[in-house]
Amino acid sequence: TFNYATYHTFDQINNFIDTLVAENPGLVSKIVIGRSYEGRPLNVLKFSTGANRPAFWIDTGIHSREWVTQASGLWFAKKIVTDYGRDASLTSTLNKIDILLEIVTNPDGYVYTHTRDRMWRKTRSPNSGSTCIGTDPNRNWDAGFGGAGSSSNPCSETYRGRAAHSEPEVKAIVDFVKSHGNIKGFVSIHSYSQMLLYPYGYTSAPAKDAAELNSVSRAAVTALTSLYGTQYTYGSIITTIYQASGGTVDWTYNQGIKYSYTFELRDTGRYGFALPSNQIIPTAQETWLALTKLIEHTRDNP
Ligand code: 0X9
Ligand code: ZN
Repeated sequence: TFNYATYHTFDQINNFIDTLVAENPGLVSKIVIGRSYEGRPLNVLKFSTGANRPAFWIDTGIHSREWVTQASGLWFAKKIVTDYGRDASLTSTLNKIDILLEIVTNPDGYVYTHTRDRMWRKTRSPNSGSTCIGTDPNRNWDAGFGGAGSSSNPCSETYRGRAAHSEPEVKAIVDFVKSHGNIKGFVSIHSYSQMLLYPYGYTSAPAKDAAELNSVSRAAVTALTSLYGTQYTYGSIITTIYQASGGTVDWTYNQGIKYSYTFELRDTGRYGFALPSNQIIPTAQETWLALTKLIEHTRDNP
C-alpha cells in the first residue's frame, strides 16, 4: 500500500497515478497535456462526474525542489477519491465542477532533484550562449514578463527564459487553460513560507477583485490554522512576499480566472525545502482545509 508519509520518485508517482485511475475509472482520468523538455509526460488528473463542467485547477511541484508540494498533491488525489460520495462538501463540489490536478508540474527538475541536486528549482532546458541550465517556470508566464523580480541571466535561479512561454512545461498549461475555456479557479502550490497569496506579483496595482480574494483568503487561512495551529500570512504577492514578474497566477488572473491563488506551504525556514517527511501528511491535511474553502467559494460563485 502507498505510503503518503514519504517522498516518492517520478516513476513511483506515475505508477500511483495510473493505479488511481485504474481503481476509480468512473471518477478519475489522466490527461497528458504535453511533454517536458526532456520528453517526460505532463500528467493531469481529472476528477469528474459529468461532461462539460467548469473546473478548478491545482498544480504542485512547478519548482522541483519543493517536495512537500508534490507529496501533498498525492495526498489530495487520494483524499478526493476517498471523500467523493462520503463527504457532503466534496461530493456537492464534484457534482458541479471538475477538479484538475497536475502533481509533477516540472518533471525534469523533479528527476534531477532525486539524481543530481536536491536543491534544483528550474526546468532543465539549455540556454544558448550559456553553460547554465534551466528557466524559472514561475517567471516564464506572459504577465509582466521581463519585469522587476525576474532575471535576464540564465545562471540566475529566477531566470525568466528567452521568451514568455518558452518552457514546454508552461506552454502546455497555457494551451490547456485556453482550450478548456471554463476554468474558474486556479491554485499553484509552492513551498516554503506559510503564505496564501493572490495577484498581483508583477505590479503593485491591486487586482480588481482584491477585496473578495482577500476575504476568501482569510477564511481559508482560518480553516488551515484550525487544525494544527500553523500560522499563515495572506495578501497580494507583491505586498506579502516580494515582487515577482511572469508568475503563474498573474497570468491566469489576467486570463479571467478570478479565483487565482498561490500557496507557500510549510515551513518558515527551519527545514525549508528539505521538510522532514513526517510533516507531509499534516501539511497536506491543513492545506486541504484551506483548498476546500477556495474550491467551495469558486463552486458557489459561478
Ligand atoms: O519566488 C517564487 O517564485 C515564489 N517563492 S518560491 O520560494 N516558491 O520560489 C514566490 C513568488 C510568488 N508566488 C507565486 N507567484 N506563485
Ligand atoms: Zn516555488
